[in-house]
Formats: sequence, structure tokens, C-alpha cells
Amino acid sequence: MKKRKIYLLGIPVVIFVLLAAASAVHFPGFNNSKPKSPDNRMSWWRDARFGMFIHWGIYAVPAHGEWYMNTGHVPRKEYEKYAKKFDPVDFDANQWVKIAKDAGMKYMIITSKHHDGFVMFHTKTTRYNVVDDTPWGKDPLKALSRACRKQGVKFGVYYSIMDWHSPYQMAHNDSIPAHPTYNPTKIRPGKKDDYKKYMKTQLKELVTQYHPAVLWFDGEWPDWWTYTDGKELYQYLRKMDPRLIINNRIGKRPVGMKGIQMKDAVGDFGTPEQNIPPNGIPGTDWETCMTINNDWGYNKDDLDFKSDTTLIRNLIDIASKGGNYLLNVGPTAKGIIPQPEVTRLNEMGRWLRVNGKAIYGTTASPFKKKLSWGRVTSKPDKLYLEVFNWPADGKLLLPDIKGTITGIHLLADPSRRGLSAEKKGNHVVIKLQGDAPDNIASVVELDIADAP
Ligand code: JFZ
Repeated sequence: MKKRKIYLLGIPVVIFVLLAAASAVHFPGFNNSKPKSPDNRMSWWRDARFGMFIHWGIYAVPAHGEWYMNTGHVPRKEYEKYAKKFDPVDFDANQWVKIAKDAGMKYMIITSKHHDGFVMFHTKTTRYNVVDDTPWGKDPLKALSRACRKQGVKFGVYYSIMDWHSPYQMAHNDSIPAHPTYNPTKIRPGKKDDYKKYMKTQLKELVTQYHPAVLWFDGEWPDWWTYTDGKELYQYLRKMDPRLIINNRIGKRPVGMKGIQMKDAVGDFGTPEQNIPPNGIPGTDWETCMTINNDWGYNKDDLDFKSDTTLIRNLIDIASKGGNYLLNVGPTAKGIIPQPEVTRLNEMGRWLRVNGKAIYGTTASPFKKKLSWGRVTSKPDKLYLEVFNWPADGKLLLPDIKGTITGIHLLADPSRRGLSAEKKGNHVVIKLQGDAPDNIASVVELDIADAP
């Protein structure tokens, strides 16, 4: 009560809490001990923490998700007709990038070719592409890569190795020609090198035409694609652009291969899908990709959107485990990012504008133990406490930390009013004041001196 009065008088209070400097508790659980120098190829990606995934293709025309060619057992000739109906007159690259930027997303990954094989950029390798085979006749990757550069958002592309339309691959089962199942494809005998050449040419086009910062591979699971193929393709691409960041789905996991171990896995980062690994992936860069409803590509019947709370807390949870969040949107065949998705992204942006310091450029929580009230992220001289459940008694319990807390305040408090803390046994008790400034997550920033 007394303290509150002092604060109301506006006296700047910073309480220094000296913690037992002798106790040699270090920060276990940091899973990202790699160098943080700016010339490290992964630095921008590690700092970014939040990106936009975009699944967009001619599957937006039937609007049953990006797997429709397979799940709807649509013959190639039938599926090709969707290209002739793809006319996204409302597409606005600057608008899409602005939506990502306003959401606090630092990078964007868009499908350049999904499993259906339709090419979403101008290629010389096939006429089955967005410029040559649609009434629209424009190249969205050209427009988006430019808009990204202009607005300071990193640009990347998704690329599927499996291709349901390729003359070099066969449907898994087309015993009933009117009702094929493509996944997983088989390679046409003797045609693997032709397909590899087709892929390499398209990937070279992507790299030279749009200068992507990230190549995000997928569809590597058919039997005919091997660990060695992935390794070789990775080297080919890194030679073309040494700064490229490439995900692990370019290659097979080297499980059980003679003389090859997990550490030889291909790619720069792991890609858990639709889930957050409970303890992160120690020693590895990783990124959880996730849908905002239950589909990647636009599905007109899927209105099961995640709540603002879930999405914001997912981002925090992922950051507290040292990963990135790649959150997907599925634009319509008219070129519109569905409004329920934009609304949610706006809310994430609103939270990040206040609390972004607790996400960008941070590393995982130093604490192994789960904390009942929320999550923790860190920087060399800071700890951020993201409070999901604001304690009724105002007492926030933190495991002991090594170093000295030299300041405590809420990121939502523009006056940066200092809070107090005290050491109790092997805990630190932070004394919060009043109600939670944010019902989704309120962030307490701790300044730490002499951290090991
Ligand atoms: C894929 C695609 O099939 C899907 O359409 C979407 O593009 C998504 C991002 O990636 O599917 C996968 C890939 C990997 C796993 C599951 C689905 N996985 O590792 O569990």
C-alpha cells in the first residue's frame, strides 16, 4: 500500500535486488549457443522469430485445400482446367507484404510450386505456369519479392520435390484413370535425371530472378528421392548463393544409414509441422509451421480459425523454446487473404508492437522447469517473463537466476515504473502491481547485470 502511494506520487523508483552472486547457477536450456555475429548466415533468421507462410496456387479455384488434386482424385487433364480459371484480379503484392509487416512478421515464404506441379512464377521449363497458362498472366513472385525488398521483409519460397503433374513422375495408383491417387509418386523408369534437371533449372530461375533468402523444400518423402539427392541439391544451391538458408525437408533424415549420423542431416533448420516440440530442438535451429485454421491452401469450408490468444501464446511458447513461428495464410483465387486471417494477424501485430522486445532477437528460456504462469525468453542482459496467468496475489515466482537484477518493469507500461523483487529460498519473487495490462500475455522485463 505504502509503495503504491510512492509510485502514484511519480517518484522514479528502480529497486536493485542483489542476488547471491556466489551461487553458480548458469543458464541451462539455452539451445542456441551458435555465434551471433551479423555475418553469420543464420543471424537474421534467428532474430526474426516470426514469418508468414503463404500457400497459393490454382487449388484456390476449387477451394478445397492444396491437396485437392490427390484427395479429390482429379485426373491431370481435369485439374489443368483450374489454371484457366485462375484470375486473381484483387491480388496486391504491397498489400500482402503490409499485412505481414503489420503483424510483426519479418519474413515471408510463398509456394512457388506445390505438389500439384503448377508453377507460380514465370519459368522457361514448362508452359504450366501462372504467367503462360492463366488469364491473369502475371508473376506474383516477382511482385512479392519486390514488395518485400521495398518494405524490408525477407522473401523466401516453398518448393515441392514431389510433382503430381510432371511427365517424369507417375501417380501412385492410376488403375482407375478417372480416379488417380498421386501421393506418393513413383519416378518414371529412367527419368529421374530428367526430373532433377527440371528442378534444378527452376530453382536456378528462382534464385536468379527473385533472390530468395530462404528455400523451403517439401514433398521429399517419395522413395525415389534419397538422402544423397538432397545433399547434392543442397550443395548445388549453396554454391549458387552461399547465403541461402535451406530447410531440412530438402533431404531425408539419415536414419540408419551406414556411416551417416543425425548430425549429417541435410539443411539449416528443422521444420516441426502443426506442433511445438515440448523442449525445443536443442542444438538445432528450428521453425514450427502452422495453419491459422486447419488448411494450408484456401478451403472455403474451413472456418475453424485459431483464437488470437492461441496464436499469440504459440508465438511466445515457440520463442521461449528457441524456435521460429511460420504462420500460414491461404489466399483466395481472387487474390485476397481471408479477412478472419487478417484480423488475427492484426491482433498479433498489436501485441508485438508493445511486447516485441520479448520476442525478436531473443533466445530460449534459461529455465528447464515449466512455469505455471507463463513463459520466459532471454537476451544476454535481459529476461522477459511472458505472463499468461496473472497471479491473484501479485506474486510472480521465478527460479533463482545467476546475475543481478538491476531493473524490473512491464513492457506495457510507458512510464517504465520500477517493480520490486526479493529472493526467497531458491526463488525470486517479483511483486506485480494491479491488474494484468494484457489478458493474453503481459511481459515483465528484467535487466540483468553480471550474467554468466
Ligand atoms: C506438407 C504438405 O504436404 C502440405 O500441403 C503443406 O505444404 C505443409 C507445409 O507441408 O505436408 C507435410 C510435410 C511434413 C509432415 C507432414 C505434412 N511431417 O513431417 O509430419
